Amino acid sequence: MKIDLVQLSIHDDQRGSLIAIEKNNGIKFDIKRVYYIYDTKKGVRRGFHAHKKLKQLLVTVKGSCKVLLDNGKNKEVVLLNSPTKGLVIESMIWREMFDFSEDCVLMVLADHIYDESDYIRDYEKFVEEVK
Ligand code: T46
Repeated sequence: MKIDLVQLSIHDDQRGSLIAIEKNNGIKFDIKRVYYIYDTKKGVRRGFHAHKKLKQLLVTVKGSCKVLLDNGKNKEVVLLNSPTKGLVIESMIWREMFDFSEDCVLMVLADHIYDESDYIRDYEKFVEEVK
C-alpha cells in the first residue's frame, strides 16, 4: 500500500518555528474542516471506520500516535511523531489510531464538513465495498 507522508515546510527563525498548511503546500485538497483529538486516555484505540469520499491530512502537532491503514488487502502502521509530517488518508481506507502519547494532539484537516453518512463503520461491509 502506498503511504502518503508529506514533509511540511517549516519557517524557522531565531524565535522558533511556524508551519502553514494550505492547498498546494502540503495538501492537494480544499480544507473545509479542522478538528483535533487530545487528552486521549491510556490504551485507547479510535477510528475503526473508513470514509466513502472524505480525504484527510493528519498531523501530530504535539506528541505521537500510530495509525493503522488498511485498504482491504494490506495493512500498514504509520508512526506520527512530528509536527512537520502529515499523513494523507484517501477515501476507502480503514483507519485505527492508537498508542497515543499522553501529550498527543492529533490535528486533522478534512476536505468536507462532518457527515455521518460518509462513514463505513462495519469492517465486513468495508471489505465487501473495496473488492
Ligand atoms: C477520522 C479519524 C482520524 C463531530 O461532531 N464532528 C466532527 O467533525 C467529528 C470528526 C466528530 N464529531 C463527533 C462524532 C462523535 O460523536 O465527535 C464524536 C467522536 O467522533 P468519532 O468517534 O468519529 O472519532 P474517531 O476518533 O473515531 O474518528 C475521527 C473522525 O471521526 C474520522 O473522520 O478519520 O478521527
